Amino acid sequence: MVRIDGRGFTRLTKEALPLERPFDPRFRALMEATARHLMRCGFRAVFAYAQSDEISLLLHRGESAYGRSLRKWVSVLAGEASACFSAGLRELGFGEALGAFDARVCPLPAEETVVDYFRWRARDAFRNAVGAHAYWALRGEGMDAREATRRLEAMGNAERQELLFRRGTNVDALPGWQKRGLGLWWVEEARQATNPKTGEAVTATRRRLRVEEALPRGEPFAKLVRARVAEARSM
Ligand SMILES: Nc1nc2c(ncn2[C@@H]2O[C@H](COP(=O)(O)OP(=O)(O)O)[C@@H](O)[C@H]2O)c(=O)[nH]1
Ligand SMILES: [Mg+2]
Repeated sequence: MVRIDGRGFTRLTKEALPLERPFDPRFRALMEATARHLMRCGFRAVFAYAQSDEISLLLHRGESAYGRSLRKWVSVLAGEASACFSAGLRELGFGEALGAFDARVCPLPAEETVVDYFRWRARDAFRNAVGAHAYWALRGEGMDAREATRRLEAMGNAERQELLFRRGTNVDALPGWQKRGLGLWWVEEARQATNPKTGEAVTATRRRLRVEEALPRGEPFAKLVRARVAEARSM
Protein backbone atom coordinates (compact mmCIF):
# COMPACT_ATOMS: atom_id res chain seq x y z
CA MET A 1 0.00 0.00 0.00
CA VAL A 2 1.18 3.49 -0.79
CA ARG A 3 -0.66 6.50 0.62
CA ILE A 4 -0.34 9.70 -1.36
CA ASP A 5 -1.37 12.85 0.54
CA GLY A 6 -1.76 16.47 -0.54
CA ARG A 7 0.99 18.63 0.95
CA GLY A 8 -0.28 21.68 2.80
CA PHE A 9 -3.75 21.27 1.33
CA THR A 10 -5.36 23.02 4.29
CA ARG A 11 -3.73 26.24 3.08
CA LEU A 12 -4.31 25.40 -0.58
CA THR A 13 -8.03 24.67 -0.13
CA LYS A 14 -8.77 27.39 2.42
CA GLU A 15 -6.64 30.28 1.17
CA ALA A 16 -5.22 29.77 -2.31
CA LEU A 17 -8.25 28.37 -4.18
CA PRO A 18 -11.78 29.76 -4.35
CA LEU A 19 -13.41 26.42 -3.47
CA GLU A 20 -16.88 25.60 -2.25
CA ARG A 21 -16.99 24.57 1.37
CA PRO A 22 -16.80 22.10 2.88
CA PHE A 23 -16.76 19.99 -0.31
CA ASP A 24 -16.18 21.13 -3.83
CA PRO A 25 -17.14 18.89 -6.78
CA ARG A 26 -14.19 20.31 -8.76
CA PHE A 27 -11.77 19.25 -6.03
CA ARG A 28 -13.38 15.82 -6.01
CA ALA A 29 -13.00 15.64 -9.82
CA LEU A 30 -9.29 16.49 -9.54
CA MET A 31 -8.75 13.80 -6.91
CA GLU A 32 -10.62 11.30 -9.08
CA ALA A 33 -8.53 12.19 -12.13
CA THR A 34 -5.36 11.85 -10.02
CA ALA A 35 -6.47 8.45 -8.67
CA ARG A 36 -7.27 7.27 -12.22
CA HIS A 37 -3.85 8.40 -13.33
CA LEU A 38 -2.12 6.56 -10.47
CA MET A 39 -3.99 3.36 -11.39
CA ARG A 40 -2.52 3.60 -14.90
CA CYS A 41 0.93 5.05 -14.43
CA GLY A 42 3.01 1.90 -14.69
CA PHE A 43 2.41 0.01 -11.44
CA ARG A 44 0.24 -3.06 -10.90
CA ALA A 45 -2.31 -1.09 -8.92
CA VAL A 46 -5.44 -3.05 -8.03
CA PHE A 47 -7.37 -0.55 -5.90
CA ALA A 48 -7.35 3.16 -5.21
CA TYR A 49 -9.27 4.73 -2.36
CA ALA A 50 -9.52 8.51 -2.37
CA GLN A 51 -10.92 10.68 0.41
CA SER A 52 -10.21 14.29 1.31
CA ASP A 53 -6.72 15.08 -0.08
CA GLU A 54 -5.35 11.53 0.10
CA ILE A 55 -5.25 8.47 -2.14
CA SER A 56 -4.42 5.00 -0.87
CA LEU A 57 -3.09 2.78 -3.62
CA LEU A 58 -3.08 -0.99 -3.17
CA LEU A 59 -0.37 -2.55 -5.32
CA HIS A 60 -0.10 -6.15 -6.43
CA ARG A 61 1.93 -8.32 -4.08
CA GLY A 62 4.21 -9.20 -6.99
CA GLU A 63 4.86 -5.58 -7.98
CA SER A 64 8.41 -5.61 -9.27
CA ALA A 65 8.82 -2.07 -10.63
CA TYR A 66 12.29 -0.55 -10.08
CA GLY A 67 13.60 -3.75 -8.54
CA ARG A 68 11.16 -3.19 -5.64
CA SER A 69 12.96 -0.02 -4.59
CA LEU A 70 10.38 1.57 -2.26
CA ARG A 71 12.12 4.94 -2.40
CA LYS A 72 11.66 4.92 -6.14
CA TRP A 73 7.98 3.94 -5.78
CA VAL A 74 7.14 6.76 -3.40
CA SER A 75 9.04 9.38 -5.37
CA VAL A 76 7.51 8.30 -8.69
CA LEU A 77 3.95 8.12 -7.30
CA ALA A 78 4.25 11.46 -5.50
CA GLY A 79 5.62 13.00 -8.70
CA GLU A 80 2.90 11.53 -10.92
CA ALA A 81 0.14 12.65 -8.52
CA SER A 82 1.56 16.17 -8.25
CA ALA A 83 1.93 16.53 -12.03
CA CYS A 84 -1.59 15.24 -12.73
CA PHE A 85 -3.30 17.31 -10.04
CA SER A 86 -1.46 20.51 -10.99
CA ALA A 87 -2.24 20.08 -14.70
CA GLY A 88 -5.89 19.60 -13.72
CA LEU A 89 -5.86 22.76 -11.60
CA ARG A 90 -4.66 24.73 -14.59
CA GLU A 91 -7.30 23.19 -16.85
CA LEU A 92 -9.99 24.25 -14.39
CA GLY A 93 -8.69 27.80 -14.56
CA PHE A 94 -7.10 27.98 -11.12
CA GLY A 95 -4.20 29.99 -12.48
CA GLU A 96 -0.71 29.42 -11.13
CA ALA A 97 -1.68 27.28 -8.13
CA LEU A 98 0.15 23.98 -7.74
CA GLY A 99 -0.84 20.87 -5.80
CA ALA A 100 2.05 18.78 -4.49
CA PHE A 101 1.77 15.35 -2.86
CA ASP A 102 3.92 13.29 -0.54
CA ALA A 103 3.82 9.50 -0.47
CA ARG A 104 4.60 6.81 2.07
CA VAL A 105 4.58 3.05 1.99
CA CYS A 106 2.42 1.10 4.45
CA PRO A 107 3.36 -2.57 4.39
CA LEU A 108 0.20 -4.58 5.12
CA PRO A 109 1.19 -8.16 5.76
CA ALA A 110 -2.20 -9.90 5.93
CA GLU A 111 -5.63 -9.73 4.31
CA GLU A 112 -7.33 -8.52 7.45
CA THR A 113 -4.71 -5.80 7.94
CA VAL A 114 -5.65 -4.46 4.50
CA VAL A 115 -9.35 -4.56 5.42
CA ASP A 116 -8.64 -2.78 8.72
CA TYR A 117 -6.53 -0.20 6.90
CA PHE A 118 -9.34 0.76 4.52
CA ARG A 119 -11.91 0.74 7.32
CA TRP A 120 -9.63 3.14 9.18
CA ARG A 121 -9.38 5.52 6.21
CA ALA A 122 -13.17 5.27 5.60
CA ARG A 123 -13.88 6.14 9.25
CA ASP A 124 -11.55 9.11 8.83
CA ALA A 125 -13.53 10.17 5.76
CA PHE A 126 -16.82 9.99 7.67
CA ARG A 127 -15.52 11.84 10.73
CA ASN A 128 -13.98 14.55 8.54
CA ALA A 129 -17.16 14.96 6.50
CA VAL A 130 -19.36 15.43 9.58
CA GLY A 131 -16.78 17.73 11.18
CA ALA A 132 -16.38 19.84 8.05
CA HIS A 133 -20.12 20.24 7.50
CA ALA A 134 -20.62 21.16 11.15
CA TYR A 135 -17.72 23.65 11.03
CA TRP A 136 -19.07 25.47 7.99
CA ALA A 137 -22.61 25.41 9.37
CA LEU A 138 -21.35 27.33 12.42
CA ARG A 139 -19.24 29.66 10.29
CA GLY A 140 -22.29 30.30 8.13
CA GLU A 141 -24.06 31.59 11.24
CA GLY A 142 -21.36 34.18 11.71
CA MET A 143 -19.19 32.30 14.20
CA ASP A 144 -15.46 32.95 13.77
CA ALA A 145 -12.96 30.20 13.01
CA ARG A 146 -11.59 29.92 16.55
CA GLU A 147 -14.96 29.74 18.21
CA ALA A 148 -16.30 27.19 15.71
CA THR A 149 -13.22 25.00 16.22
CA ARG A 150 -13.52 25.30 19.99
CA ARG A 151 -17.21 24.40 19.98
CA LEU A 152 -16.68 21.34 17.79
CA GLU A 153 -13.66 20.10 19.71
CA ALA A 154 -15.88 19.54 22.71
CA MET A 155 -18.31 17.38 20.70
CA GLY A 156 -18.36 13.76 19.65
CA ASN A 157 -19.46 12.64 16.22
CA ALA A 158 -23.04 11.94 17.29
CA GLU A 159 -23.39 15.42 18.78
CA ARG A 160 -22.04 16.99 15.60
CA GLN A 161 -24.59 15.04 13.57
CA GLU A 162 -27.33 16.33 15.88
CA LEU A 163 -26.06 19.89 15.50
CA LEU A 164 -26.35 19.47 11.72
CA PHE A 165 -29.77 17.86 11.97
CA ARG A 166 -31.12 20.79 13.98
CA ARG A 167 -29.91 23.04 11.18
CA GLY A 168 -31.66 21.04 8.48
CA THR A 169 -28.80 18.84 7.28
CA ASN A 170 -29.40 15.12 7.56
CA VAL A 171 -26.03 13.35 7.43
CA ASP A 172 -27.71 10.27 5.95
CA ALA A 173 -28.68 12.34 2.93
CA LEU A 174 -25.20 13.74 2.22
CA PRO A 175 -23.54 12.39 -0.95
CA GLY A 176 -21.68 9.10 -0.47
CA TRP A 177 -18.40 10.44 -1.88
CA GLN A 178 -18.27 13.08 0.83
CA LYS A 179 -18.83 10.59 3.64
CA ARG A 180 -17.06 7.52 2.35
CA GLY A 181 -14.74 8.68 -0.43
CA LEU A 182 -14.20 7.12 -3.86
CA GLY A 183 -13.10 3.61 -4.78
CA LEU A 184 -11.47 2.70 -8.09
CA TRP A 185 -10.81 -0.81 -9.34
CA TRP A 186 -10.58 -2.83 -12.52
CA VAL A 187 -13.50 -4.68 -14.03
CA GLU A 188 -13.50 -6.99 -17.02
CA GLU A 189 -16.00 -5.99 -19.63
CA ALA A 190 -17.24 -8.07 -22.52
CA ARG A 191 -17.50 -6.10 -25.73
CA GLN A 192 -18.96 -7.12 -29.07
CA ALA A 193 -16.40 -6.72 -31.81
CA THR A 194 -15.80 -7.86 -35.35
CA ASN A 195 -12.84 -9.89 -36.44
CA PRO A 196 -11.26 -7.58 -39.06
CA LYS A 197 -10.06 -10.52 -41.17
CA THR A 198 -13.12 -12.73 -41.27
CA GLY A 199 -15.88 -10.24 -40.49
CA GLU A 200 -17.09 -12.63 -37.80
CA ALA A 201 -18.75 -11.31 -34.65
CA VAL A 202 -16.55 -12.00 -31.62
CA THR A 203 -16.67 -11.19 -27.93
CA ALA A 204 -13.61 -9.35 -26.69
CA THR A 205 -12.91 -8.67 -23.04
CA ARG A 206 -11.16 -5.57 -21.88
CA ARG A 207 -10.24 -4.03 -18.58
CA ARG A 208 -12.06 -0.90 -17.56
CA LEU A 209 -11.64 1.27 -14.48
CA ARG A 210 -14.73 1.35 -12.32
CA VAL A 211 -15.15 4.45 -10.17
CA GLU A 212 -17.56 4.00 -7.26
CA GLU A 213 -18.75 7.11 -5.50
CA ALA A 214 -21.36 5.37 -3.38
CA LEU A 215 -19.23 2.86 -1.50
CA PRO A 216 -21.02 0.56 0.92
CA ARG A 217 -20.35 0.52 4.65
CA GLY A 218 -19.64 -2.22 7.11
CA GLU A 219 -19.41 -5.82 5.96
CA PRO A 220 -20.16 -5.12 2.26
CA PHE A 221 -17.22 -2.68 2.24
CA ALA A 222 -14.96 -5.29 3.87
CA LYS A 223 -16.08 -7.80 1.25
CA LEU A 224 -15.24 -5.38 -1.54
CA VAL A 225 -11.76 -4.86 -0.08
CA ARG A 226 -11.22 -8.63 0.31
CA ALA A 227 -12.00 -9.07 -3.38
CA ARG A 228 -9.28 -6.50 -4.19
CA VAL A 229 -6.84 -8.28 -1.88
CA ALA A 230 -7.55 -11.53 -3.73
CA GLU A 231 -6.65 -9.73 -6.95
CA ALA A 232 -3.49 -8.30 -5.41
CA ARG A 233 -2.46 -11.87 -4.60
CA SER A 234 -3.43 -13.45 -7.91
CA MET A 235 -0.84 -14.53 -10.44
N1 LIG B 1 -12.75 23.35 0.43
C1 LIG B 1 -12.44 22.05 0.38
N2 LIG B 1 -11.42 21.59 1.17
C2 LIG B 1 -11.12 20.26 1.10
C3 LIG B 1 -11.81 19.37 0.26
N3 LIG B 1 -11.28 18.13 0.43
C4 LIG B 1 -10.28 18.24 1.35
N4 LIG B 1 -10.17 19.53 1.76
C5 LIG B 1 -9.22 20.05 2.77
O1 LIG B 1 -7.94 19.45 2.60
C6 LIG B 1 -7.24 19.43 3.86
C7 LIG B 1 -6.54 18.12 4.03
O2 LIG B 1 -6.02 17.98 5.33
P1 LIG B 1 -4.64 17.33 5.77
O3 LIG B 1 -4.08 16.41 4.71
O4 LIG B 1 -4.86 16.73 7.12
O5 LIG B 1 -3.72 18.61 5.98
P2 LIG B 1 -2.52 19.25 5.12
O6 LIG B 1 -1.27 18.81 5.82
O7 LIG B 1 -2.71 20.74 5.20
O8 LIG B 1 -2.61 18.75 3.71
C8 LIG B 1 -8.28 19.73 4.94
O9 LIG B 1 -8.06 21.03 5.44
C9 LIG B 1 -9.62 19.67 4.18
O10 LIG B 1 -10.54 20.59 4.72
C10 LIG B 1 -12.88 19.90 -0.56
O11 LIG B 1 -13.54 19.20 -1.33
N5 LIG B 1 -13.13 21.24 -0.45
MG1 LIG C 1 -2.73 16.72 3.24
